[in-house]
Amino acid sequence: MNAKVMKTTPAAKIDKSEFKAAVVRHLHCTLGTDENKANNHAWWKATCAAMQEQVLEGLRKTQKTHYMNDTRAVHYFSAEFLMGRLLSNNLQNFGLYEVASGALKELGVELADVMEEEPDMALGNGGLGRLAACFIDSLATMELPAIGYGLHYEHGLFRQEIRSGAQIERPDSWRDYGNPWEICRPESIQEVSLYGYVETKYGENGGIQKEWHPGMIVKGVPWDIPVVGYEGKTVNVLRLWQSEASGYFNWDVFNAGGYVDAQRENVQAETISKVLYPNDETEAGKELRLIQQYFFCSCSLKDIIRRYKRAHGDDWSRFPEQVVVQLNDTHPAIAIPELMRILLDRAELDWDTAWGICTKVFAYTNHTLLPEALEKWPARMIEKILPRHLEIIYEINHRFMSVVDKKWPGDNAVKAKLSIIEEGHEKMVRMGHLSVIGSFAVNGVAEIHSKLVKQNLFPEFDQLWPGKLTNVTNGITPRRWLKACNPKLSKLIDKKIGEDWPKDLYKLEGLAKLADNKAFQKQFMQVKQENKQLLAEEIKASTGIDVDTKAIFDVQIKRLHEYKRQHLNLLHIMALYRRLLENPDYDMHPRVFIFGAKAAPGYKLAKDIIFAINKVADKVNNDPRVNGKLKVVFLPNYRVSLAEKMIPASDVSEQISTAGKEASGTGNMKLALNGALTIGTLDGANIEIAEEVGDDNIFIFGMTVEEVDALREKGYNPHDYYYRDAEIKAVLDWLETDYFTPGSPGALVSIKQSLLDGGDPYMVLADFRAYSDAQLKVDEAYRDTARWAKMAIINTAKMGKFTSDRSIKDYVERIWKLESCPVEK
Ligand code: NBG
Repeated sequence: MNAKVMKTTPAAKIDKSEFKAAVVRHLHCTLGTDENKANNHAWWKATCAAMQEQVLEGLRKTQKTHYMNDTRAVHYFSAEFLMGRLLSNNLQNFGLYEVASGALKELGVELADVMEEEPDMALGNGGLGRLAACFIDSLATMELPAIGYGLHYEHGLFRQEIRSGAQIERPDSWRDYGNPWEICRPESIQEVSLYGYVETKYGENGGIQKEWHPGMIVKGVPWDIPVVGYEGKTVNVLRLWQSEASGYFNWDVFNAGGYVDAQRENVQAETISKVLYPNDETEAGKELRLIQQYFFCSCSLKDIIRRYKRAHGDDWSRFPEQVVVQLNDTHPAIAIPELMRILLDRAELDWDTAWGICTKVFAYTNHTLLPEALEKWPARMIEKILPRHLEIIYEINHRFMSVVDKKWPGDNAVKAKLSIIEEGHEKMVRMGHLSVIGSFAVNGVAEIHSKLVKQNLFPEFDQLWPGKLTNVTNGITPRRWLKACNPKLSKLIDKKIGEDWPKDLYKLEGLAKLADNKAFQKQFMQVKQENKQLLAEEIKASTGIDVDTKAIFDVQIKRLHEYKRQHLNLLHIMALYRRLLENPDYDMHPRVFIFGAKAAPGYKLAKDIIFAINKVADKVNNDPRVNGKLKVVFLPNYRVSLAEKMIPASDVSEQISTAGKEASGTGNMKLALNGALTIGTLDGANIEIAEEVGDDNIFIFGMTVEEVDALREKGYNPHDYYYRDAEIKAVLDWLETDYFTPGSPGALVSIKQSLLDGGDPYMVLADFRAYSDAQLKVDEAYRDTARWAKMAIINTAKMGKFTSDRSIKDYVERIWKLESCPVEK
């Protein structure tokens, strides 16, 4: 191995011939096949198994090092981890990509084809779940002791098919043929109680002890997914809990001949981790969802406590020094009363000691201001499933109310507002309030979002505990989102500024001085061109649509939500189409609008928007009158692995949410990192992207948060825009005809209705003209190839801030107070 290779592959202790031998050995001994019979799926599994040997060695060393050093660790609790595929990532992070690719080539197999066999691990909905995945990548890369805790869903996010333009949901079965990365750990099984009642026992000295007699016990079986840091030094784990029937509860029933009844209880227990709720940004309010949340929190806390006790026995005083738990949104908020329960009822600590521990352990991240996403559970439901927890929540609230009374004596309105319990027709438990009260730090995910959390969502909490509410701007891992997904650009960057940038993304700044360099501009845009060619092939293969790679690839990829305003994009496309029909010489650079989006299965309007995009696409793409200037593509089944193909090929990044609604966005960072220019509102992290790249290198349009508020205050009437702007009117009226849905007039009318009679809650019409004008500027800029290249290069160069390593550094220094723990070789 020469010195240069050594530099980027310190963990790689294996060369091509050894890797090849390992693949063949696994083909024979693990998969029971051989080189002649093996299909790509078998090759994929054998390659993963060869890789996993290296990974597990790293895992063993890491765990030993952490154990020996008895390190403080962060425990990232998240109902979602959107991991995507792992083979390419693990090979890259271990520096074994070239080795594996060469080894397989000698075996007559293409690594790229093999990697396509891997199903995405889609255990999340969108940004929140992918953020968790980026964070655990950074934690391992930065050699921080960390463990991700979540649910081992049997079915991840549904697979989306498009039939006659409409979304159809199909089950996702990522483990159907076995998953080569996960390791079952039966030695660490936990038991979780549910239902039942609480008995109050009075001790001799007047003390009260509570005992929960559960009605059901389920088993939590841990599955560990190794998380390989860049350069393969630290390998942390993501521990995901699977539910199983606990066995002895239904043993008697079984023996009594109740085979079927026993089975029923098994089914109930196993249902808990069966399926991921497919709602992004809406609370489900379902009993099973609450059980899922409690199940993984309880298993995880018990796992943490088991590990703590191994080193510290029953001495709880050091627990907060060793353990910090980050709550990824309120989904794991039930962990707060669960830890209290364990400390009070099991460890028999007094309330103040227990609460003192609890409030040093938890920190909470808020990811949204949308009211429909703020979780509330009916008190009755909690009482039924977790009777002891409801008592504890009431007690937390009772004590908190006296804190409030001290600060605002006699103010009942503020008490009602801050109470964990929302009184009303049905008593509700506000999980956001519980999280703020039970945590020592609360953060939003971008500057503006955190500001709004303080100003609008939790202003009194901010007054009560100044400094507790803070900001940590989101980030993305550049290992997956540039190095692995865009190998051509990565190599070009390596050549220009060296190979350190994946670990120190501010190094990309070095590209800025090349932004005016004609030769570099050419190389940079050549890479983009080649990536566009690859995406064009993917588009052809999955939709049959031919696209011109000289056209602007304009991409909007994210969950489908009214607030993200895919319909603003669509209305503008319809306006362009209309302009082209009215004036065949209408001067525009050819553009391909590309969408990727899943809609929650029960979100009717979101599904209608997908349908409309597809119907408009059918018409536009087959209309010779547009002269190849306009194409519309909806790529089905948007997911991490598809994002990895779309992002490197994008010219324009659509980030067009109503100001104040998108907490951060992270796709915006991925696209800009890969040299796409943003057209966006002053919302979420767009604002910080604009600060980094400068106003000349981004297309900002539309109302600010203040303007949105002012307009709403004044009384927003979408009809004003409809009647005042002929183009808006024409486009909306078009939706009512059968032009796009021949024979079915009105099939697209729900969109128009929501924007007029529905009051246009996200102010699409108010921002339409500004958006359309900004698009004219995009068009103009693209025609000046040198200017565009310069802008694109500057975007890549200025993305240093948005590495998730920087986010993690912020968390570590300001919230977690962790130290890195280098793994001994
Ligand atoms: C989402 C926000 C995004 C943000 C991600 C990650 C939820 C509840 N929120 O703007 O909408 O980027 O979280 O923080 O999914």
